[in-house]
Amino acid sequence: MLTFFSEDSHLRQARTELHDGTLVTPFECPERLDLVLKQLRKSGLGDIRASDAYGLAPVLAVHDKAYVTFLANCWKEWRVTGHEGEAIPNIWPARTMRGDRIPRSISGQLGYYALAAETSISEGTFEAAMASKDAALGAVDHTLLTSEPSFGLCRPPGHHAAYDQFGGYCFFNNAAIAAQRALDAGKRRVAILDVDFHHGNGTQQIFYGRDDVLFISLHGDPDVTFPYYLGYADEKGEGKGEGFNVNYPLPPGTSVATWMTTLEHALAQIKAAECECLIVSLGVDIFEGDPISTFTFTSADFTLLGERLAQVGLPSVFLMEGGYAVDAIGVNVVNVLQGFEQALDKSL
Ligand code: Q9C
Ligand code: ZN
Repeated sequence: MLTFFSEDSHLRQARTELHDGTLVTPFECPERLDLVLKQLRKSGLGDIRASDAYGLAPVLAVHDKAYVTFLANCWKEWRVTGHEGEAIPNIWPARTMRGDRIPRSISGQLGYYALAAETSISEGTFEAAMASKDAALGAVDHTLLTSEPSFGLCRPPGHHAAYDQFGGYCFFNNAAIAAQRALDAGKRRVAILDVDFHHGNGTQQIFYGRDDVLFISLHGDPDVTFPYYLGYADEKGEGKGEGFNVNYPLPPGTSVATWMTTLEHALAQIKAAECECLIVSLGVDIFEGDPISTFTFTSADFTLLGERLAQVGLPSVFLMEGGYAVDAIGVNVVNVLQGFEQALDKSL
């Protein structure tokens, strides 16, 4: 299986994350990339290719133009207006205020375009977000061309990024960008299966009114877990999108057996919807050792997950999302991909 990746994904080197009331070094750090790359090389899974630069057109197919312009200019504007630290919002157009007005001030814009405060914007953030979606596009293009599976080593991750909002460590929604690319290339319906510990609120929001993308997510129950305000089981899509959004919120400590049984329901729905391509939002923060999550996957369980996904039998694209147990991230990601490959080989 080929991996697509851009070195510029290293350019996000944020120093601050608001966590438990203090500023800490972000969980979503550049070392994550290096450890996945190291394990990919060690595993002999396949070549690692530098992805092409696709520009902004595929981003603007799913994101708001003014939002993208904000991301492109934010860091510079923040600095020239005299701010010391990284760009972090501290006020939002909350329920009792106006949401129809985008302020001129960068502080006002930050709150308008942010959905959470843990994610700072810093030097290189926009460039890394561009590199990340290029990895996703390289991967999906390869799979569209060859029907072979591929891996987009995306960093920063994408599934929390909505049409015009960043947060949860995400800026561009790589899975949504890749899904739209597959549709534009002629696929009639694409499944996005989100296995990250956190609900993929951004992906859900982007496709909520559409029937050409089936979005299915297994995640920690938002009643007790980030992102709190989306990801409940009664969110099923709207208009012609009704029935094409499926959420499986699961309690803290959910066993692998329960998780895998839930996956069976998700895979049956992907089959029933006659999807022509599978995009996996691959967060490995369902790992038992993850510092900000509460699921219980062992490294060996990730192999079983990969094997099961191969049995779906669709052209498949894996895109990196979360995973913060840095020491184990390489093994956990590669186990999914190797499990997938091995099961494909067996089925031939
Ligand atoms: N400070 C992804 O996995 N806050 N994003 C959690 C820890 C945000 C996770 C609390 C978690 C975002 C892509
Ligand atoms: Zn996550």
